[in-house]
This record gives sequence, structure tokens and C-alpha cells, in this order.
Amino acid sequence: MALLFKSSWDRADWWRAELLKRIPDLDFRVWPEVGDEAAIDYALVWKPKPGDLARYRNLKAVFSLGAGVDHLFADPTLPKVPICRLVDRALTRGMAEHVLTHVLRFHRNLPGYERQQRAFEWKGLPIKLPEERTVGVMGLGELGGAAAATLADFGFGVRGWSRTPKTIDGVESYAGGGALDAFLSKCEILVCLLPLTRATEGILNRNLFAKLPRAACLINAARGGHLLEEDLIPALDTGQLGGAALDVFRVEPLPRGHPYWTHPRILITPHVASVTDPRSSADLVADNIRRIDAGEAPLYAVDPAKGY
Ligand code: NDP
Ligand code: OXD
Repeated sequence: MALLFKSSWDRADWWRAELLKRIPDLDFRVWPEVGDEAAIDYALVWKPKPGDLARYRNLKAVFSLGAGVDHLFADPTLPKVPICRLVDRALTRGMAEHVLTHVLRFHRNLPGYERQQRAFEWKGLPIKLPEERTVGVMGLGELGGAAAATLADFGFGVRGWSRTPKTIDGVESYAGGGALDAFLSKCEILVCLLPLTRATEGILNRNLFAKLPRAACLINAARGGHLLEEDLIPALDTGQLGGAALDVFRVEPLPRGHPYWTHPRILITPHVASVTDPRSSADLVADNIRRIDAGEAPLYAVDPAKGY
């Protein structure tokens, strides 16, 4: 069986080594050395160009090299085969770590101390206990659910928002559009871990910011498309938002002249909140290949109607 690998970000040699350990007879092909297109059974891809996948007419499934599948559904010619996302304990742990790091940074007011240091100022800033701080997580799936649980274990007051209600120890669940305002009303730190779909595109906008407590901080580790870019700086400059930690952007890498680079209240990381590691992620891809070959349904196939 043949698998086509295409990504300008992930390491083909690492994936080849990890997948061949699990399926020694796998014919692992790296784009553009595709060979006979009709022989390709599986595609393992990150951000293929629209139209790229339609040429492989015997595809049995498409595997995303990430948890998100928005990069695949952006293609109107996407083959009608199972589209599987990555779910992996290392990816989940990495995201929980990213979220905890940034929540603690805002919670302990490190941005304030960085500003004071530049002004040679020696002054303690107000401090709160974690249980006096409310953190809200938008999206309580594999990643958001684990991040929320980690924050709750740490002692924060945690609430989460998802499409359907959730039961997670220490996390107050808010579900559906009707509960969004109530959810937002107490979030001093807001974490976005939603998938990018038609329903969530641009959800982080000035109307939403206005519903947060004043000086709330934003952590966006989901997708750049969730944020209405032009609404962020005005919200920071008026003090409605106190700070933003952004890992994802509409255009990546973030263009050199973009105002986010130099804004004093924005911290940028280059889409590294949690990075796919083939040493663990190859388990699911190999498992799914075996399942499909045995006529079974693959794991973590997304619902095209929902888009995630
Ligand atoms: P999941 O599909 O497991 O979870 C998605 C969550 O969002 C679910 O709780 C779902 O609700 C909720 N949701 C979806 N649509 C809506 C909506 N319209 N209103 C309210 N809630 C909604 O995804 P993951 O947790 O695995 O991943 C989340 C995203 O994180 C990925 O799509 C990707 O964009 C991003 N990501 C970013 C990385 C980075 O390094 N920056 C790394 C990996 C992922 P319900 O449970 O009710 O269905
Ligand atoms: C992902 C990502 O979706 O890396 O996994 O953004």
C-alpha cells in the first residue's frame, strides 16, 4: 500500500522512519516524487494546495498532520473519503503546557513586571490566588478539555464553552451560542481552542471583547482565522483587553510589517503551542491504515457537515 506525504513543515524522514517501524511494507512516497498517482492509497498532509488531493483517484483516506482539519476543508475539491485528524497524548500535553504557561504569565502579571523593568521601577503589583482568578476556555475537545482540566488542577476557577455540555472535574460547562455571553462575563483570561469552521471564523472580535471583564487577557492557540485582526489593537489600546498571547495568525509566518510584532501588549509565538511529534503521532496513522485495510472505520474521522 502507498502513502503520499506532503508538508513543507513536518519532517518526511522522521515520519518515514516512524511509520516503517509500524508498517514495514508501507510504500512511503514524498511529494513531489509521487510516481503513479492511481497507486496512492493514503495521503498524510499539512496544508495541501486546493486541488492537490483530487488527483489521487483511489485514495482511501486523508490524514491531517495536525489536530486541525480546516486546512483540508478549505479545498472545495477535497476527495469524499474519510478525513482523519490527529489526536495524540503528546500533542494534548504540549497544548496544556502552552496554556498553563501563558495563563500563569498573565495571572502573575509578568507583562507588567517586564514594563516596569524597562522603566527601572521596583514595585510589587497586586496578586491574586488562582482560585480568585477565572479562566475561560473556548472549545472543550481533546485539547481544550485537557487544558481546562490542567488549569482546574492548578486551582484556577475554570469555565469552558463548547457546542454540547461537558462534564470535567472543576470546570463549569457552558454550551451553545445562548450561553456565550454568560460564559464570557467572568473570564479574566480567555483561551481559544476552537476548531476553525464557518461558525467560529472571526469569533474573537470587538463585540466579544466587550463582553469580557475589563482588562481581560486573550490567549489564542487555535487558528488566526478566529480573530478579527483589526479589532485586537483597539481593544488593547483602550484597555478593554489587558494583553494577548498569540500563537496563530491569518497569514503565517506573520508578515514583517504587521503591527502585532511591535505592540507592547502582544506576545507572539510562531505556531508552536503544540507541535506534532511522529514518535507518538505515527501510532494513530498506522492504526488507521490497518483499520481501513481490515474494512473497519478509522478513528477520529471528522464530520464534514460540522467541519471539525
Ligand atoms: P476537538 O474537535 O477535539 O474540539 C473542538 C471543541 O470545540 C469541542 O469541544 C467542540 O464542541 C467545540 N466547538 C466546535 N465548534 C463550536 C461552536 N460553534 N461553538 C462552541 N463550541 C464549539 O479539537 P481539538 O481540541 O483537538 O483542537 C482544537 C483546535 O486547536 C484545532 O482545530 C486546531 O485549530 C488548534 N490547534 C492548534 C495548535 C497549535 O500549535 N497552535 C496545535 C493543535 C491544534 P463539542 O465538544 O460540543 O463538539
Ligand atoms: C494542529 C496545529 O492543528 O499544529 O495540530 O495547528
